[in-house]
Amino acid sequence: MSDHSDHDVIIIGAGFAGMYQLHRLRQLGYDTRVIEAGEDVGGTWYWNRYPGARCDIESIEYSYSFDPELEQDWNWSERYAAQPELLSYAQHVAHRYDLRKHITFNCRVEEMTWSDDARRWTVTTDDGTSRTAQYVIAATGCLSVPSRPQFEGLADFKGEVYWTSRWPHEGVDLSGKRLAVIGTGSSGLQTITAIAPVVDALTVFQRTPSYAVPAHNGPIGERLADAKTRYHEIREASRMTRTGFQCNSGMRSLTETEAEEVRREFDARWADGGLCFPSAFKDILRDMKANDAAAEYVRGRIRERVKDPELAEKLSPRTYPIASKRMCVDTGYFEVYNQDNVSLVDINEQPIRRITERGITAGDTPHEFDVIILATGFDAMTGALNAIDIRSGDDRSLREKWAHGPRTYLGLMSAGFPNLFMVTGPQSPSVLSNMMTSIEYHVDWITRALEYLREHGLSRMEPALDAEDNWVNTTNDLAALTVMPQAASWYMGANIPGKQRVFMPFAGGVGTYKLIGDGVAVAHYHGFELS
Ligand code: NA7
Repeated sequence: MSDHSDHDVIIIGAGFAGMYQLHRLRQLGYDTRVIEAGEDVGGTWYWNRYPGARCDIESIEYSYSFDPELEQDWNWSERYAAQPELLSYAQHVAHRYDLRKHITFNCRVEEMTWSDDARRWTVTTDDGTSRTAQYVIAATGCLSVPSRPQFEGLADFKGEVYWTSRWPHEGVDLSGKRLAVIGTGSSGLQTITAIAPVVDALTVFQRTPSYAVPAHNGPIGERLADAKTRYHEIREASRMTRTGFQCNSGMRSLTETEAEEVRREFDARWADGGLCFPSAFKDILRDMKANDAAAEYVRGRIRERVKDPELAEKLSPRTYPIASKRMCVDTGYFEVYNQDNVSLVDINEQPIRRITERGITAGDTPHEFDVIILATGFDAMTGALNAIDIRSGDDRSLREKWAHGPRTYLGLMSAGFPNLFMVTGPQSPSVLSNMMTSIEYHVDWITRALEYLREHGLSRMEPALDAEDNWVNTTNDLAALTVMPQAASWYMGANIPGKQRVFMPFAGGVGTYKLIGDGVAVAHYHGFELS
């Protein structure tokens, strides 16, 4: 299929969001082109190929729901899918719905300019090509722009350097080598757990320890067979939860529950594993006393798992509320520190002074390595959109508009930038949820809006400024009802020097958000200006 230059819709990104959006619009006859920086589909699961990379949501929930036949045909092998299986799934979907011919790969969007006269966006890519489209849909991902802290001397290091977010496709042989890992978020934890058994020596440089719950991963077995008999019911229920997957959210307050019963509830969730842990009681995210109790339970588990009490204490998070950063789901992470070949450097005690030709100097101690792995995270939620020079008709840029934090209506559009939609944009549930549920909801919402415009002979859609202001205030108010803004997290933009600290996701929950989004659509897109 030729990649001509004028389209109805341009979608940026061919991850799970961009692929589903493309499929929906093709079905409805829109001339749609996807621009994708990678060589193939898959987004997050195309780039993040580090050892041990795995989803933190169960396969049954982290999968498309739009086609019952796809649900029946695809067989997940594990309770939590690993990166290779998720990438195969993305590739299967691309093949099954014949998506690739509408995607331009190895191509990055650099600039976009809106013309109000033409009612079109001009989209310019890094190969110098310009295309136009009536609508642009940014399916650019929430965690797609790596954060690369400037460690002094990194360029001098004579060994190998790898970023987890850009792991070489051909893989890396780490056996018998001396390794450093910097970063102990999800990517760091998964990498450390996977490589510890094969490397000669591993030193972990930790700035902030993570709260982690066990995955209890394994063959998916009966879970899949059961899901296949009632997928529809599972999806319907998940869409109305707080998190976009089923969690049996506790209706009791921890602070009003007997200590023994609290313990029993936590034990049950621990035995089950996964991210449902903080949903045990309704006040864990709202009340510091309840939050402290949950945090202390997890620290107790770390003390059980790590033999050296001093080391266990260093690995125990204490400086931020539990679940105020996305929790990690681990498979034997803490036990790794019982191995003789693994050591921990707490960089609060021994700051990384510089990277040298031979390794890392922390405090006054030089450490020698063959390989340094950086698992330092992402410029989350706004990074990918701000990386594009997006200009409105009067030459205002989105980047400037968002300098003091993102401003959107429903996390779907931003005033002043008509006909530009975002899938899982800031101020929508996105990273606080099962991304698949949130992606499908947004894609369906955007598709329905485009159909509405088409059916009513309209060609321009933009949020009203007061609707946007109200939404920004609502998202801030909802976050302020929780303990989440207390952490220096990437939800707050706190991991990026100079980034405005503001809580970016919508904390009201997936189900509530859906009710609001559906209501806005039913009320003829209340809060949007259509013309
Ligand atoms: P995260 O969760 O942002 O983790 C990044 C880690 O790197 C975290 O431990 C950071 O410490 C650490 N970091 C970042 N910069 C530095 C510097 N300059 N020095 C030392 N340590 C540093 O990213 P992940 O990729 O692990 O996970 C992202 C999401 O992907 C995850 O939540 C899941 O949803 C999947 P900090 O905490 O900032 O002190």
